[in-house]
Amino acid sequence: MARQTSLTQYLVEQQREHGHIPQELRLLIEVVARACKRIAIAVNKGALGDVLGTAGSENVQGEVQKKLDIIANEVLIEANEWGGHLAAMASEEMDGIYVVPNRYPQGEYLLLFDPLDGSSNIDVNVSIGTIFSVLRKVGHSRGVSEDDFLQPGKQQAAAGYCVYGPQSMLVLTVGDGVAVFTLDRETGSWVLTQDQVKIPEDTKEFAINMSNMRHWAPPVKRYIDECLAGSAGPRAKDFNMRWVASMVADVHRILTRGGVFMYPWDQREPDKPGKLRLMYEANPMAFIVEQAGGAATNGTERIMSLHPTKLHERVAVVLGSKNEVERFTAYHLEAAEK
Ligand code: P6P
Repeated sequence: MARQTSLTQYLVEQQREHGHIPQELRLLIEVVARACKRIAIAVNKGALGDVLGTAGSENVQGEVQKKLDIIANEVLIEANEWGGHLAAMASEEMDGIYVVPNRYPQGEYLLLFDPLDGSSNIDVNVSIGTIFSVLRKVGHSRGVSEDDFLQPGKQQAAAGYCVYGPQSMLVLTVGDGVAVFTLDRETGSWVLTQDQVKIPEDTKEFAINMSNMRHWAPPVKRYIDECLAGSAGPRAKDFNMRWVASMVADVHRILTRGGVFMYPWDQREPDKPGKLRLMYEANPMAFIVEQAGGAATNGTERIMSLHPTKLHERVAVVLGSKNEVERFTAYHLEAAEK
């Protein structure tokens, strides 16, 4: 049987060779990976496990919570609170931060997550996922507040996601490239199946919710119109379109074969910069995409350079194949100069 590299072996060897992964960070990543395994098992039960449907509550975003949203959130909190590697956690499903209880030791890391992204797809059996981001707590006082989380994405110590699809796959970066692990359900191990993933700089595939077209700003419409014009148009090539409505699934496809993902600002709610959340969706995905040679902006600025002012703030997102993100961003900057 071919020799397999487990997540633990990968992390130990990364630390030995590159020193990117202190003991506490390795423990954190392994605990999150174990929690994702438990979420994968719950997701896979479907109707057999009384995990489908809504929980009869709303989250801080005013979105109806699915039962699995709450289950996934609880799994991540319970798995991470006792280890001594974290000071606090933040989640899409919780209004405020969750400070590690005094009965446990506090660590230097902050964990942020969207416990189950794309949950509108749960009941129709389409891929969903968990997204996580790791920051370091600045300063050494015991206290921790929401302000400790408000750091730009370039400060992330690690980021990853788990996609619960035909395979359950864990995608991880600690700032030294992107590694992909596939869950071996027979042994329960995360097995390294791809390392140093690279996103092609060019693509013929874009991902956007086309039903919002009439609400888009002109640069978005220009970019998409040119893609739709195909080989007869200014791009001189035909494009394909995909939209899973599950960011983790769309990003994983782009990581695997290239593409460009867009959730831009639109006129439906002009006061909102975008739909996606900066701290636990855009930042971790931007870290992964950049580490794989791609790019990620909000249309005008690098996502990972943005300075957050609120824990649940939203942001416009374009990410993926570098040359397409640069073109999309150039169209926005040109429009801003007019
Ligand atoms: P729409 C899921 O709710 C999510 O936050 C992302 O995972 C996904 O890319 C987007 O929203 C889908 O939004 O408006 O197309 O349903």
